[in-house]
Amino acid sequence: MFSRRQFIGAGAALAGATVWSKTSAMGLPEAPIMEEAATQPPLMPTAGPDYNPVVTLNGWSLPFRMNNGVKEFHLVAEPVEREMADGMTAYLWGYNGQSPGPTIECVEGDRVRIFVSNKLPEHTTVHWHGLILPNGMDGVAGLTQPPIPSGKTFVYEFDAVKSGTFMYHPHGDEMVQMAMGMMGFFVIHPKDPTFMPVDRDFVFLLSSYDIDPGSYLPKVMEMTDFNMWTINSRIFPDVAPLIVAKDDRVRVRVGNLTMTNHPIHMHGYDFEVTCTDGGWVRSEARWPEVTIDIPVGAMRAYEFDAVHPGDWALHCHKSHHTMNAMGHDVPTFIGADKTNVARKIRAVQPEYMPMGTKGMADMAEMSMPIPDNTIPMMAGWGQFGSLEMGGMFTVVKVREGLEAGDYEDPGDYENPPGTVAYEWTGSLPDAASAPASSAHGSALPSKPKRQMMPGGGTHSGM
Ligand SMILES: [Cu+2]
Repeated sequence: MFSRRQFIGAGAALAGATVWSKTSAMGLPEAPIMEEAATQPPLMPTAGPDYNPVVTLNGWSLPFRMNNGVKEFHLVAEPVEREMADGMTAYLWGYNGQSPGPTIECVEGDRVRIFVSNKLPEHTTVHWHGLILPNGMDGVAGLTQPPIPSGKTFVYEFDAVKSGTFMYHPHGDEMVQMAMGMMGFFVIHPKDPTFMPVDRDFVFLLSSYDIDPGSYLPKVMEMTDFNMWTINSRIFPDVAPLIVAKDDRVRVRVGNLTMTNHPIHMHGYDFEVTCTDGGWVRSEARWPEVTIDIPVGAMRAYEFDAVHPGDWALHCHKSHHTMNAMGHDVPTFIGADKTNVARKIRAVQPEYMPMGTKGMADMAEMSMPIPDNTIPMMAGWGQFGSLEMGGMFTVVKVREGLEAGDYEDPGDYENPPGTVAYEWTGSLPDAASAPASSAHGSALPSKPKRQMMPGGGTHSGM
């Protein structure tokens, strides 16, 4: 989770981390680099029509410069080291220092010029997913342009003719380059700031990787059996929470660049899809949902009024996608009697502990050795104990009294007295003396220093 310290530090980094590339002298816009994975404050508009900028979870928006009325951006495709969680870094390819790349924001009617410098060891292109533009700007290697050779810079230029929710990714050696993390968000704000305004506008991309426990590089040939299910290339417990003030109108924009669909479920609310990568959804065409399926290669934006305070889970509903590195060839022992086999194994391995016969929740509380650069399969601790979650999971924190623009983590939700599920002890408390959340403290398991197994099928406990 990001702390107050990280958030403040991050704001400074956005300004401080900006560097001029060597190509600046040739008239190119500067290419800012982001050096950390903390959520950056929204990039307020500095030119042209007013708009409400988006907040990219564990990410940032790319600054631009104006050049004779054209908004100029500079993307640099390059190898990056992405911190997926505290204690785990992946060697990916991305843009301007991170994967995903920075979010590009502009306004309907803008003329946009995007310089793309290729610092990858092979050629690339950038496809602007969902945008309406001239065919030759569509970024498909071979079909609409020659690929951008390693070491070269290409220019894309088009009018942002339509507002909405889009993304960018390579369309050259696409399988490898997307498996390595090359992707980013592209938001075109409406020219009319009164069109479907929201108070908070969050964006994130879903991506998946297959990274063996203890290693750093995704296996790019994997097609189905991924072990890192990420929100903006971060895994729970280190996906940033969505911080929301009570009564805000909130938009959440999600894109899916994995190999499978993700039913994104948010607790505590019902909501409506208001935008896809095809455009805004007319109000008479919407229906209520609490889970929306994000198809492969698609984007969905949903909106809600944040009237219910609390810490509400937001996660993919495929339960294997809310796990971190796991071995999928682990046998199921639920109901098995391992007494005899445990005795035999202890004869050769005295520390052997039989596990998994009652389910797997005990693993989240166990402390067992795992390889370096690996995050336990089930992780995350809340005020009531272990969450037994990982991967595509985060928390929407709705609080009273937050200022507009305040995205600092407010900590755990303080439940009003009498509103937390409690143990039956033989009689109902009267409403006034019902247990408050704080009454649970002492009996809870304490957080271990390092939790359980990454999988891979090699641990001794199963
Ligand atoms: Cu999923």
